[in-house]
Amino acid sequence: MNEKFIPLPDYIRRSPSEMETRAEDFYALMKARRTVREFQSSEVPESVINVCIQTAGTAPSGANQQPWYFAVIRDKQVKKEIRIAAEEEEREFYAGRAGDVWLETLEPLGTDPDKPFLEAAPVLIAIFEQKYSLDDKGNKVKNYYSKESTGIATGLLITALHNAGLATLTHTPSPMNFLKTILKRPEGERPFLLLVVGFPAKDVTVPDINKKPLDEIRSEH
Ligand code: IYR
Repeated sequence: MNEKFIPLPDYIRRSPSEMETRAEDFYALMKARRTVREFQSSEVPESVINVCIQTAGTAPSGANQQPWYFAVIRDKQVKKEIRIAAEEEEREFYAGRAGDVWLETLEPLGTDPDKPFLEAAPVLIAIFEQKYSLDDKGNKVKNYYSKESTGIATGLLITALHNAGLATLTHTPSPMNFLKTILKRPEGERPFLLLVVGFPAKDVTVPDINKKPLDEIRSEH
């Protein structure tokens, strides 16, 4: 083993009651996260987005390969290009590619092929999964568990943005290869998700839906 090991930095052992309070507080914070589909045009400070991306970058990853990449889009023209390309795919999705069962499942969310938020929101973050990287000689280096790792990093990003007071929309136009072309990302990367970020529009409404109760999502053994 040639990796250097250091003592675990900054770990805080908390008392049971402190753990209880912190867990409850964090649950209350996260329970208040809702996906919104309409945004104000107000700008979001670049430094906030950057710190949230750094937070995402703290995620655990297979062999610590950190197989993720975050392209932050603020430019109006680029946002417009993304909207046009996404709506083209979405029109086909809603016109039949999704199939009746999928479209019925989506019904309560009230989604459709029009994606004005892709231009209206101040920030889009296109998240890429790096399936493999290239070494100095141009040889492919496989990244292990890149999908799982990028999923975890994306969860942290959504959490960090919510904690900072920003709303997000996880948008998954399918297929989204256009993101690779527009954002000029290298081979080996796969578009993972498009995160729309900003402040919720005034008087925005959200679907009246609930999360599953604890006894449906856990068991004890
Ligand atoms: N990508 C489409 C459809 C869509 C799919 C799922 I699963 C959702 O939870 C919401 C939408 C769209 O963005 O409209």
